[in-house]
Amino acid sequence: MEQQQQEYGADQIQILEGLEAVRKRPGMYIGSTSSRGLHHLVYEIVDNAIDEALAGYCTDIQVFINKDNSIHVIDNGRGIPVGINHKAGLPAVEVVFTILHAGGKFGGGGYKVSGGLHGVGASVVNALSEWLEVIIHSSDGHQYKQRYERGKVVYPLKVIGDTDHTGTEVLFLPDKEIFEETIFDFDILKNRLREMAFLTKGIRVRLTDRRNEELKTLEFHYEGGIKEYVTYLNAQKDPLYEQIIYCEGNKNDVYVEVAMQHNEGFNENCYSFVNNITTPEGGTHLVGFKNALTKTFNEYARTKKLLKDNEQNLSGEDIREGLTAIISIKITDPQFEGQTKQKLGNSEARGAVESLVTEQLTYFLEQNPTVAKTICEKSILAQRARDAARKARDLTRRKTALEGMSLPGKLADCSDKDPKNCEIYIVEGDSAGGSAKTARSRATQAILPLRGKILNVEKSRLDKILVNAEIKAMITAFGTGIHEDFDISKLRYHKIIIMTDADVDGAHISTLLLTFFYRFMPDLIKGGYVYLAQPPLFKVEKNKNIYYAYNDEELSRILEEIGRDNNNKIQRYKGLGEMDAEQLWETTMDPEKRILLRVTMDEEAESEIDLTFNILMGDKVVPRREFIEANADRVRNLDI
Ligand code: TTJ
Repeated sequence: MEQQQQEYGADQIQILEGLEAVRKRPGMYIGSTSSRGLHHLVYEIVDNAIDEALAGYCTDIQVFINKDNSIHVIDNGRGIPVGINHKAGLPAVEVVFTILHAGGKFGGGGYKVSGGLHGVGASVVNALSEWLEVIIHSSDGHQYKQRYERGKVVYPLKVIGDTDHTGTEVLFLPDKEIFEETIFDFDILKNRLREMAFLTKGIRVRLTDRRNEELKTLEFHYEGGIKEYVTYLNAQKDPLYEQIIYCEGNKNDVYVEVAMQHNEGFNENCYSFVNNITTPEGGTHLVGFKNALTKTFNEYARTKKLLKDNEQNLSGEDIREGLTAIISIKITDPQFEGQTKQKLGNSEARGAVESLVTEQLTYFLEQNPTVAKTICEKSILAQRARDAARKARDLTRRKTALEGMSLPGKLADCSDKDPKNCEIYIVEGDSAGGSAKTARSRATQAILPLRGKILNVEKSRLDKILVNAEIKAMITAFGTGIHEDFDISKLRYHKIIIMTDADVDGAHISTLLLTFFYRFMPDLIKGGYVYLAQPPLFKVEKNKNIYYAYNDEELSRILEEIGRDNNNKIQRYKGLGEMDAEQLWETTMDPEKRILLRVTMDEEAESEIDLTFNILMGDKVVPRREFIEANADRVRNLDI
């Protein structure tokens, strides 16, 4: 380093004002200061290392969660430049960490993102950290270091030793003054880092949790990239054929990569990405992909006479039944649209994906006639089922139009008609349903008891699902309709509360119900209308006083307080049926006292949600048991 002296002139003051703005309105830069924003800090830093990998200079990225919940990211790239940036008059690395960038990587080329919450840059992470340190292993053989506190330089960049390799290390501790949550969740980081590794073939990403006695380390490395992603997503399902269909190439400055494989199931799982960022609301790239798929398969089916002249074209949905696909594009200047900026708007992406996929998929089908025929046959079956379902639905529509809406017989409805005030309890079993009907507050609480097992919608086609009595009862009670008919404004209750036994079977029933909501009425979950009731696990009685405990810790605490002796009687509730109406009201239904968990979903992690449902609902019994046991808490923790 030639220049160690720093001048704190006008430029420096501007820098501080820039980062001060980030601290004043963190939400504008990272979306939120909740757990989600906290984890975004890590992605933001790792993104920089991924960029270096995309440029061809980095093969390894390590992420450590330290004991104090600070994060340490290490890469083996070229190292952020330490030389003076002449425009700023500061070392380039200091510019990276202290000047707020409007997107566009400093001094770097490649595909850097400017939209959404991503690509806001390392300076934002710096501004929102109690402290941050960067260490550079420079190609000049020296190790450089600089430290910042709440965005402010603590000392100028300095040489701290020698090095025999190149790379960048960043350590930071998120600021407790800014974030509501400062404890990192291993699973959240794990899922996102795994996704990053799938999307960047060849990269090796390691995650280590140092917070517990025993180190926890995972490594993600996929030479096959998104092809392996599709294999991973289909692992709990039965693939319809062996190959992963793969298209790749450049078209008009858009780099396109698509991998797909059908499974025997009925759900569509297409996930799209732009510059490694998930686009849960799709956009032009996804539209291009779907157009190509529909066009290519119809053309193939016609030419090969799999569809006769008098038969209707296959719809896109028919062709995508049971399809798992990853669409990943890289583009220089992505425009994100929609309320949450999760939808790609660039029109050139549509044409690029559409023409590239059409070209390469047509070739694939010609080369693999057996696979092509298998897919066409599945699509034709889907078409027939969809026709049958439509007819059944039209029939019920006509019926309800004639007879007016008739609510299910088992439903004990509430008297208040303002949905905002109303709740519906979906109750497992008739006996618990009976107690709930007695216990409820009639004005605002409706009860719908469900008999026996709920249909597993993962395993059935639409025509089967729509004739299932329990499902029909829920649809009519909610009033919203499903699928394309779904209309949230018709929802009759603003709280839909699942109330099941607090055991493994109850958890299973809850999951079946959640699966149904997730597949057919996802806006119920996204809108935050779905809740899980929390019945107590224990009743403790002492000298006519009754205490309820909702978990083991609470039980110990209660026993501690009232004194452990022979005068207290502990009852472990095995099911809702063991409570009388009064107890059920007091512990689980009284709005003043009950605990409700609101079910939410992280749209950015949708592929993991799908996988979770598949593990829970699949035939492959062993993983399911493991999952329910391992996540017995988490099923309940689908909360805010
Ligand atoms: C820029 O162009 C010259 C060679 O180095 C390029 C660069 O910036 N490389 C780079 C940055 N590698 N790794 C980073 C990086 C890594 C982490 C973990 C965090 C940040 C902010 C940057």
